[in-house]
This record gives sequence, structure tokens and C-alpha cells, in this order.
Amino acid sequence: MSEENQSRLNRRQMLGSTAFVAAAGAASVGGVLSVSGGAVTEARAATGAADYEVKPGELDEYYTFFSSGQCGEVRVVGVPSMRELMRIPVFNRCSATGWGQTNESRKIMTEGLLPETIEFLADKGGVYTNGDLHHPHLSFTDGTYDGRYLYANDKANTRVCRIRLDVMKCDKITELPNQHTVHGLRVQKYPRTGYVFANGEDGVPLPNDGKILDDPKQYHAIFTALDGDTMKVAWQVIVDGNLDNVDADYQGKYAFATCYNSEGGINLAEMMASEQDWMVIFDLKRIEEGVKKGDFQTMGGVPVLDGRKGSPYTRYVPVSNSPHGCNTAPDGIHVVVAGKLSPTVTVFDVRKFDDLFADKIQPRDTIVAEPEIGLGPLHTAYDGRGNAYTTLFIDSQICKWNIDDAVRAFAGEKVDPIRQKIDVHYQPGHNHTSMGQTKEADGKWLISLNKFSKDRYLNVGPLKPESDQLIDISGDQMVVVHDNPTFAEPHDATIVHASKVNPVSLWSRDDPFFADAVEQAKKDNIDLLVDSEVIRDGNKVRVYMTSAAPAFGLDSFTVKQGEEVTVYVTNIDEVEDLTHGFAIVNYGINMEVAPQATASVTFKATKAGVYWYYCSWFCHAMHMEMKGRMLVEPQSV
Ligand code: K7E
Ligand code: CUA
Repeated sequence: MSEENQSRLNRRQMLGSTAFVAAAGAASVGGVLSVSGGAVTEARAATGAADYEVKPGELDEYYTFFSSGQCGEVRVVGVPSMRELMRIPVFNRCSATGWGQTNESRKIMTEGLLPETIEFLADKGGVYTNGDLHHPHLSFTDGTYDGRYLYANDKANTRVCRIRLDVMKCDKITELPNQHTVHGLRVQKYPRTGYVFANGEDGVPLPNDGKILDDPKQYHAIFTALDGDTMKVAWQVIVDGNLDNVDADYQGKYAFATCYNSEGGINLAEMMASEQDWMVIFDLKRIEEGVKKGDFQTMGGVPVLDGRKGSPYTRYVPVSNSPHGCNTAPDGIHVVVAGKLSPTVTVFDVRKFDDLFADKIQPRDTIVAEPEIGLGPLHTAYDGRGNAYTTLFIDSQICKWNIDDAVRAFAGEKVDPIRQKIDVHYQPGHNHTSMGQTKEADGKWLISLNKFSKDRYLNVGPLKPESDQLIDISGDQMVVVHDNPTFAEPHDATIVHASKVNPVSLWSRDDPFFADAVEQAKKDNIDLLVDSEVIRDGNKVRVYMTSAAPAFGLDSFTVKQGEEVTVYVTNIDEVEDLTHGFAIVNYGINMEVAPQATASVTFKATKAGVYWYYCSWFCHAMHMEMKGRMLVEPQSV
């Protein structure tokens, strides 16, 4: 047996016995639990309370916003049931909603692109159809979620998006100039968001126009702060090394990011060469003053400050080779940087950062603990009771450890900060606790987002799903209570109490999402809620129609081959959940029209003939009959 298998087996045996002891212990007290009842029994026995089952008809206590990695969307999942509630397309093309095809979505996908990207995409359909969404984070007010927005990065095409939580739709996408890739993304927690911080993971020449190519010494990585209200870039900072993950404090003074490539390497060996990399700290007030004073260059239309070593705007604190996650604790004091290549995590005290920037202390003096917790630490979550939960990628475990004990041990006391290690299946990346990234961390649930599922589910071929596990952390011992597969590839998630988010059920007719359609209709003298009509305007045709279950306002409309057609569909049903769709057969068109919304799509009627359109979202007993015909007259008969 290989060493790896042997140690895995040992861990399983260990876990098994821990669960057994816990279950048996509770059984002897309560006298009702059976050891043979599996995970449920173990969970209740170990924690005494938590009930993860959400019965039919019951609602979850938490929303969880999962990223989807290379799928480019955001997924909304209920916790503790782990039921998927919704998918919000962002950087991808969605067949069900028409995201990437409707005029409303294409406007959002294109208006924040840089001029050179618009040119690049001109012969590729005008929009990027892929994205790599890693880090979804909600807007804050005073250290906790305010329910307004969710922000996320696109690692693949250097963009940042915003999702409106009232309608759960993306309303802004901004491509970042100068920067190459956006990896880490977090937001300002205090006094509000405020800034959205976006880490440039890779360095490139500035400008990246081909004049400099294979000269890595002239590559630069960029840190960006966007204004969360306007989604415009507020400022950028050039750093030494690169930028991986980021977080901010609870005081509104600092942001900090991990760097795994202080070497400026361009291959694996070079990136791993130094024994230490660093965490870079950004002084927000000083940067704002620097912008005010004009201490920047304007590049790509935004102010870029020089934050390389020796600048007043940054401090670089050496940490063990190749750190990854960077997580601020809900105590508002501690920041944990995970070692990745080192079996340790490094704990910073943000109260020391003022002295560091005043040059009263050395960078390493900001470190208050460095416990050794296991192999491959990646990300850390918190329970609000002083404990931290760090994923161990190589060990396939989560390590629960106590922050105060780690600080005491670092000061020389003989204490072991480690509380428990639990196996997860397998190789965890991020993990998340309920409300754990706010000052209202409630310590009920932990989700481990595991990268490998292997034998955990029915085999589906060489491409396997990821594996998310729900862990009850309400008691002294962590207990895995639920597994589920997920499609590629949630990296990160945010668990939000349901009371923080208040989505609407019907669109408001004055919503900015379809304001362009409303404006065009006004010009055409059309009342979208009443009229179904065809307007001819040169070689452009605007087709307006209502949709009310189970009929469209038009049974048919006629256009000429080669004309540019825009179809506006307005769902006049004022009924919760009564969504219609509009698909044109053999024209590659489909879009969702939710209650009280208007959706529109523009295309060239290049094919002559009869083309049925139909309602694609099941809406009524006569849904199948909800259809009509587009008649395309041939150009020359
Ligand atoms: Cu660790 Cu992109 Cu947050 Cu993945 S990152 S795991
Ligand atoms: Cu309207 Cu189906």
C-alpha cells in the first residue's frame, strides 16, 4: 500500500472512531440515538442540535452564492439543504435566459469593455462567451452584508461584475485596463462598499502592445480598486511580484493581498525559487491622498500609482513560500494567510499596521502567530467564537484551530491551538462558514468546496464533478452531514443569512434593466403593456408584442429577407413565477421574459420562409399552443 493510501486509511479509521465516540457518548446521555444511524445520528449526537434537513415545503435559513469557475455564472444554493435555487449567468452565454443574446444582456456585457477589446471581438460576435468566475462577495455596510449587490471576478478575461440582489441579475461588467487577469476579489467592509478590490495575478508589460515581449523584468502586476457604486476604476497600484488573494480590514483603512510569485518567475521552478514570498498591504488613505496630489500616471484612462517596494502606499511582509488564501477574522483584528507550500498559516494583527506604515516596527512584527496545521493550507473560515477553519489541500482535511491559542503558543506558551481535523472528500480549496466573512459570523455551518470527487458519486466518465460538503460546526466537533456534486467549478462561496437578501417577485416597469426598450417604444408611440405592432423604419423592423398566458400579442408578423429585426416581448402577466419565453425555431433565438419584464433581441432575417416562434418557459395548460409565425418574404420573387 502506498504511503498516501496508508495515511488516508489511517485518517478514515481515526474519523470513524471519533464519530463513534461522539455518537456513543450522546446515546448514553440522551438514550435515544443509535450509533448505526449514519451521518444524521453522528451530527445530532456530536452537536446536540443542528438539523440540516429541510423538509418539503420548508425554506432554507441561508442563501449561498457559489461561483462556478470556468462556467462563468453564479449559483444560488440554499443552506443547509444544499438545494440549487437559481443560476445567474454573467460571463457565459445562457440558453435558457438568452443572456449574451438579448439586447439587455449584451449592453451589460459590452458597455464596460475597453476599446481594444471591442475591436478584438468585432468578428467574434461582439461579446466574450467565456469567463472564469472565482470569488463572489456581497456589498457591505458597517461590517456586514447590506443585500444590495454581489461582486465577482473573471480571471479569464480580466473583468469584474456586479449582480443586483433585488432581481438576481448582473447589471454591470467592467473590464480592467492595464491589469492582466483578475484573481482575488473582495470588498471594503467598512464603512461600506465602497471599494471593490481586484488582484492582478499575472504581470505584463505596460502598455501590453507587443513592443516588449520576452522580457519578464518589465512585466508588472496591478492592484485595482473599483468604485462599487459606479463600477468605474477608482485607482490602480503597480506592485512588486504578483497578487493572488485579497481581503480588507473591518476599519476601512487597509486592504492586503498574497503574492506567490515574488520572484517574477515565468515558470513553475522560478515561481517556487525563493523560500519566502509576501503579503502586500495597501494603505487606502495614503493612496487616496496620492491620487489627490496627482502622484500617478494615467494609463488606459485611470490613475496608476507606483506601489513597488519603498513606496509610501504599500508594505511588504515576508511569509513562507507561495501563500494563497487571505482571510480577515470576524473579530476585526486577525488576518490569516494560508501557507500552501508551507504547513503553516501566518496570523497578522491589523492593529499593528499603523505602526508599520509609520516605520515604527518591522514588517514581520505585524505577525502574531504562525501555527503549523497540516499540509497544503489554502483558505480559512471562522465561526465567530474564536476558531478558524483552514482547508488542507494535500491532507484532504479541514483543520479547526483556535486563534488565541495560536497567538499564545507563538508567544512561547505551551498550548496546542489545534482543536480537530476532519477528512473531506477530496482536496478542499475554499471553505466557508455561515456569515463567517462578516462581523456577524454565527458559527453554524461550514461548506468545504472540494476539488476532487473520485469515488464519492456514481461514475460519470473521465470528467468528474466537484464535491461540496456541508459540515455542522455548531458543536465542539465538526461533523460532515451532507455531500453533493457540483459542476465545474465552484472555487468560492458566500453564505448569507436569508434576512439579508430581499429579492422581488415581479419586475418594476421602470427598472433600468430594460429602460432602452421602454424608451424606444415611447419613440414609436407604443404602449408596451397594451400594444402588439410592427414598426417599419427603413430596413429595420421593430416587432412589439405582449405575452399573456397562453398567447402572444401577435399570431404572426412579416418581415423581408435581409431586414434587421428587433423583437420586443413584454410579459404583461402580473403573476408571481409566471415567466414566458420567446424562441424562434431555426433562427437560434431564445430569451426569458419574467413577469412584468420586457426583453428584446435583434437579428438579421437572412433566411426566407416560415419560422414558428413559441413560448419556451412552461407557463400555462395551453403553453404548447402559445406560439406564432414569423414570415420572411424572400428578397427577390
Ligand atoms: Cu483558492 Cu481562485 Cu479563491 Cu480557487 S482560488 S481554490
Ligand atoms: Cu408562455 Cu409558456
